[in-house]
This record gives sequence, structure tokens and C-alpha cells, in this order.
Amino acid sequence: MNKWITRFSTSTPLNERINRTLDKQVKLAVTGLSRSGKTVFITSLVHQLLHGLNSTHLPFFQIVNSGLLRGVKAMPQPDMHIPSFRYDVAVEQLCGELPTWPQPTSGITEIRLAIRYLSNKPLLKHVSPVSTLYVDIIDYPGEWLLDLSLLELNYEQWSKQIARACESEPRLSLSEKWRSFMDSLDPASEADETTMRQAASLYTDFLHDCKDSGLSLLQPGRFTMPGDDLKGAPLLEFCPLLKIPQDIDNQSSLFAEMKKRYESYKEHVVKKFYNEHFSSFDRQIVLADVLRAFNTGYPTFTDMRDAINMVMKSFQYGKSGLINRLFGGLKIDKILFAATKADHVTPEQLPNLENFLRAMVTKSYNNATFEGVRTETIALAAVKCTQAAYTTYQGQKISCIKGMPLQGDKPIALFPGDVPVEAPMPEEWVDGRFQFLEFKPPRLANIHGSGLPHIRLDRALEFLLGDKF
Ligand SMILES: Nc1nc2c(ncn2[C@@H]2O[C@H](COP(=O)(O)OP(=O)(O)O)[C@@H](O)[C@H]2O)c(=O)[nH]1
Ligand SMILES: [Mg+2]
Repeated sequence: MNKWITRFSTSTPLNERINRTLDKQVKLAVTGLSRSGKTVFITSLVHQLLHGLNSTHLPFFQIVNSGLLRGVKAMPQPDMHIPSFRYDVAVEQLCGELPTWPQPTSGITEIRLAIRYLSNKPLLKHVSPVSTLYVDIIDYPGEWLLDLSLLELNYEQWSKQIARACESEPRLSLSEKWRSFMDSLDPASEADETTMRQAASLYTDFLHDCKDSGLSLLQPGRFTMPGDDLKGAPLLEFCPLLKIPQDIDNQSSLFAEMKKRYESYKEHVVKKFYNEHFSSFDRQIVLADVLRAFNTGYPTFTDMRDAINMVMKSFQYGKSGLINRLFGGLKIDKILFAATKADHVTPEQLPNLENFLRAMVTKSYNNATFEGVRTETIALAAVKCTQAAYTTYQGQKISCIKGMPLQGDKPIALFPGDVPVEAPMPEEWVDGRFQFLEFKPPRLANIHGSGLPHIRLDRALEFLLGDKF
């Protein structure tokens, strides 16, 4: 202890000096595929913490519940090169007179909170009554993690994989325009800037169409989620080739130039993200909108399951694993998988939703746990938009939810369907089996001094941060 204290000027009061030594910092990363609920989750989490002092909303978050919290403040973020998470804008939209959901974003953002609390640890209680935990929350697209698998594939292998995926529906129809353009090209011909730009643009349109149809496995991740720095950058002007030519020596051919750009993307975009950002994360929450996949059908459901498991590969640190070989040991020691928008189902379906998510990621879950990373699954709603209710149907009392549908201005009550415990067989995905409707945010203009209504966000906080106090 003496050694630490002497690092500070002796004019600083002893208590303050010890406090500073004991201050802690944690980088909490939030990811998930587009529309999984990252922005809403972070907005609600920050709102809950900023209102933590007088909140009865967080019964499972010990530091609040035990009365040891002394206050939470948003602070200037430490990483100047990362755009700020615009909490102020998001909260204004959510809590306005006519609440709306925050605008979609496509890159990485950060916000820092300082949490002051009374230490409950026997030793610290005496030397340092008040400590501060700095929490840096980083929001980044899960699509970027889909690119990890590219590092294992050369251009020819990747092209073949995409060509194969385009042989069956729904990608077969969605890729038609891009494929017919590619068929008109000769890969051995001299590369030409305009042609490559057009090919990349048609391929990007194809990825966007896939996304609009509910597909999740979209590569390269930056084509749909470029982030602020890469919008319109030439680094994104390549695409796979449908037919790989044999023995092309010409280094300025279309094939050679596309291959060069693919390799450059891996080096300067994919690896850069892992080295610059990912390697510094301490904790991770992965959000998944499982219910939306139910609505859209079997092919989009399996696609999302594959995408989430691909995202999970970034957390498998095994000695022989890719992450370990390329980036050495990483820091993340806890991962929480969360099924979001749990307010779209009736309360008694929550355990099913949690179990279903767990079944979806079992293999990745076991691998991460095996590597010593603590892993949990949870179903949560960052902003609860519905109320549980009962209705009578053919003389039977059934559970339902009430809320304001996203399209419409009259509240409705509906029974959205049971969440299955296992993935239904392809033939069981009959039309209308699931109706997990989207809702408008509730009118919150009058919540003063309390956190936004949520489901199980306090449990998520306890798992992610509880042991840091
Ligand atoms: N009912 C409900 N809807 C949510 C919740 N979180 C997100 N949503 C919906 O999902 C959409 C996408 O959320 P957002 O946070 O922007 O997703 P992101 O792309 O991962 O940042 C929102 O516009 C809402 O319609 C929630 O907790 N409850
Ligand atoms: Mg977002």
C-alpha cells in the first residue's frame, strides 16, 4: 500500500489519495445485429443508472438495492477518436411528449459513466469510504464480428462460399441483378475502376435487400454497416466472383484487383477493429432479437442462428482458436447473451424465451464457458412498452399483452403466441403462428426521478457490473 501512496503528491489529503488508487474502470461492450436493440438498451441502462439513487426499479442490482450507491454522472469519454453515444438525443426522443424510438446508427460509439459508491468490502470500508467505478459503454455493430470468419478464408474460398449461398432461396432471387452483372464480366480482363465500383454497388444492394428480407448473415459486415469512417471509401469497392478463373498471371486483371482489395479489407478493416477496439473490452453483452426471426419464417430464423453463432466465435479464446492465433489473449471475462424486447411476449413466456436463446447458442456458450469466460443468458426489455393482461376466449381465461402498436394509434390487446422451447421443424412455421408485434414506446413524459420501465435490466446490470463494487 505504501508504494502506491508515494506516487501522489503529499499535499493531497490521504483519503483522497487512497480513493484515486482504488478507482476502477471497466469497458462494457454492447453488440448485436442491426435492430437488435443496442441503442435502446444503452439509453435505458444509462437512464436507470443516472436515476439510480431514488430508484425502486432495480431490485436485483445490489449496489442500488443495498443503499450503497452515492450517485452516477455522465463524464467526458476517454477515447477521443470514438464518436460519442448521443444519450441526450436518444432520451429526448424516448421521453418526449410524443415518444419515438431513437434513429438507427451504423458505427461505433462510446459513453462514460462515473459510479460513486460506498465500498462494502471489509478492508476498503475503513481506508476508503467512497470509491468510483468508471464504466465505458461501447456500442458497435455485431455485423462487424461476422467478418472474423473472413480471416480464415482466401478470396477464392470466400467467393465460392457466397456463390453457393446464392444457389438457393431466398438469396437466389435477391442476388439476380448482381449475378447477371457478374456473368457479363471476364475476370481475366483488365480491371477497370468503374466496373468494380458498379459490381460492388450491386453487391451492396443485394446485401441490403437480404437485410430487408430478414436475413442476418451479411458479409462483409461493413458493406451494410460501414461506420462513420468508411462510408463511400474505395476500400469497400470489391465483391466476390461467381466463377474463379484458373491460372491468371495478369496482376492487373479484374480477378487480381478484387483479390487485392479483399485482402486489404481484412488487414485494414477487420484486423484493425480487433486490435484497436475489441482487445480492450472487459465485458460483453450480445443482444439478439429472437422474436423477429420467429415472425419472418424458417430460412431467416436459421440464418440468424448461424449469424449469432458466428458472432460468438469472437469470444472463443481456445489455444488453437483463430482469435488466439491472430490477436493473442483477450480480456473479456464475462459475456451475457440477451434476448431483447421481452415485452413482446406474455410474462410467463420469459423462461421459454431464455431457454430458447440458450438452445440457439449452446455450442458457443459451452465453448466460452470452457475457456473460463463466465456466460449467462437472459430475456430482457430495455424499455417495457406493454402491460400484462387477461382476456376471456371461448370461456377460458388467457394471458395477453396490451400496448400501442407501432403502426396505429389505438391500444390493442393480443396473444402473441407461445415461445417454443425448441426450434420448430420447417413445416411447423405456418403463417400467423407467431405475432410478435412491434410497439410504440410508452408515454414517459411524467416519469420524474425514476428509471424507464424495463424487464430484468437490473439482473443484466448485476451480472455485468455487480462484482466490480
Ligand atoms: N418493445 C420494445 N421494443 C424495442 C426495445 N428495444 C428496441 N426496440 C425496438 O427495436 C428497434 C431497434 O432498436 P435499436 O436500439 O435502435 O437497435 P440497434 O440497431 O441494435 O441499435 C427500436 O426502434 C424499437 O422499435 C424494447 O426494449 N422493447
Ligand atoms: Mg443503434
